[in-house]
Amino acid sequence: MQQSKLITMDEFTIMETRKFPQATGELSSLLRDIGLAGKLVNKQVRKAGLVDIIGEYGATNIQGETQQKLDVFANETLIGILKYSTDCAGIASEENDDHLAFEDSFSANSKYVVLFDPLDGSSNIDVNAPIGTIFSIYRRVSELGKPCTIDDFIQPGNRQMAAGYIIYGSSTMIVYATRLGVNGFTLEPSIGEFCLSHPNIKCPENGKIYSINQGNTSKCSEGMVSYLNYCMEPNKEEGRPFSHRYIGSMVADMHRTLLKGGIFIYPADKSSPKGKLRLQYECNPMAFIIEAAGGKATWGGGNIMDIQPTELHQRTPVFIGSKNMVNKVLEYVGA
Ligand code: AHM
Ligand code: MG
Repeated sequence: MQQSKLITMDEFTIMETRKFPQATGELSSLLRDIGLAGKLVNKQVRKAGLVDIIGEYGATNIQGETQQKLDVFANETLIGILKYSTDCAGIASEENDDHLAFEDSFSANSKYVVLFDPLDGSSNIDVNAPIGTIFSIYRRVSELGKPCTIDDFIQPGNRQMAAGYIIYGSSTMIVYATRLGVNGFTLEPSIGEFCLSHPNIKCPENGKIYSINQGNTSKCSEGMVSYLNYCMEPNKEEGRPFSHRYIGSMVADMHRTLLKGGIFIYPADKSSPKGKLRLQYECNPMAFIIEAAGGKATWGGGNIMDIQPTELHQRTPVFIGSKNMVNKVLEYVGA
């Protein structure tokens, strides 16, 4: 259906906030800040192929500017914007060992903290494949008025207030979820605004695509190997064999899974007994988004978002996507 008017992300979040008379607008302003960081990262990502012309990481270009590696740039951009935001008490990033509490009085009085993976899938930069930023917003549990603490960052995923990702793909999009649902906004480059393009996203209950690094099969459990055989086995009624798609960039693989249905898997295996992907920066936000869209996310023995983290950079196995596909894989690998 043709939309009669462009709705920008800012307009949309304000409209959503109005559904809750008690809302203060802090969450929308935080989402706007993350969107702004995404636009700045996007500007750099779009120049990534020009590295031979504008200089390598650490090199100084003709204008005397030092070029930064994109993941470093993305991390510093997010931290810089959130630090000066009036609504963020602190951050934790996949790139930093420890959380960062912002100590000015605005920040100390803010009720939200943000966790992020600034540039996920960054090994894909060299080959011009999609990469992304993943973020997760929690209400802090520490005392307002004081700097936030580690406890604010090791909350289970089911306490997320919002989560989302920015995908730097053939176009740049931000997709975010609140408990009201999931919406996607595409960057209109000529006006520099994210515009509502994918309202009320629902993940199809069934799918025909499985996404996993199948090269690791020899390291997987027997249950996992049987499930992969099931995916490859012809069965006309069930539409098998399923298609296999794996970009190796979680944001890109999850974006397809969210829109088209399917399952994304990064299991525990012999080389990664706890899985590879990070609970707080990758799996919890994706689980929140997929569940808000009607899908499902598990680590094999329960809901991803019920895991009580004990440390900042915890890893977890993940099976996530269309509800019926996730239920099916659990028949093979469920604890
Ligand atoms: P990164 O945070 O170092 O970029 O690693 C995370 C990425 C995910 O985007 C992707 O799903 C996964 O690693 C791919 O791993 P592998 O190359 O082992 O298949
Ligand atoms: Mg990552």
